Amino acid sequence: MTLTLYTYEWLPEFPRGFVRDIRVRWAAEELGLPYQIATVPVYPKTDAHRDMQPFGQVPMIVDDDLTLFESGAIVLHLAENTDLLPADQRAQIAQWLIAALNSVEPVISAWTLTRLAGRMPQIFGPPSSPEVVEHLRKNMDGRLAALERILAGRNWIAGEFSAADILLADTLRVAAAEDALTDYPALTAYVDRATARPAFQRAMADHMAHWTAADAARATPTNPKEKQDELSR
Ligand SMILES: N[C@@H](CCC(=O)N[C@@H](CS)C(=O)NCC(=O)O)C(=O)O
Repeated sequence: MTLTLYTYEWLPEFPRGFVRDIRVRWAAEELGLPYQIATVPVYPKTDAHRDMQPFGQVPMIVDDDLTLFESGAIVLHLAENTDLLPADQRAQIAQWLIAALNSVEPVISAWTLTRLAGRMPQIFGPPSSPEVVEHLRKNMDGRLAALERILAGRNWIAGEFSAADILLADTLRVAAAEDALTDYPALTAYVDRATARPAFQRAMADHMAHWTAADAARATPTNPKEKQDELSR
């Protein structure tokens, strides 16, 4: 099996550590699955990119003759018939994985975007009014409080560590990075427990090494004439 994971060729500093290829890397590391990286430019979006991912986003994978997008679908595919998705727990794990992406991630993203817009309005749009921010915070807090009650009583969301934890912990990482989990000790401990896993650590090291290499590649002139000019300077 040849697994290729697509991410961006290069990105500025601020999203590094949070680009969703980390979810696929993490699952692959948990499973001991080798993979290679391929890249697409973030801008301009190419037709070849949109053929693989209609919204022009990442991640995507090519697994032999299967091309897939959506981080949740990719993690489910890789986890099939493994300890990340045991057959007798499949329904519950899928339930929590979809809850992470459909009920938790949207409320965290909506609130987080207001924070990012405050810091980088040129990229994330005009800042929201305090009333809107408060409303979005309440929506998010409702979901976080519900998860806090559940995770106060268990280490992992669906029993043993599973595919659902990859999606849920990665989603909660975004809230943690914006200091939104300070009132949620069980969620903070859950994110710490998940990100302390050696598989996550390896995935994150490779994810960050990719951006470091991308910076170096941009700093290196590829045009032989430019290289020649550089050498003769
Ligand atoms: N629901 C998608 C979301 C993918 C997504 O938001 N990707 C971001 C990077 S983490 C992206 O490509 N953003 C750039 C863009 O939308 O142009 C998934 O989970 O795969």
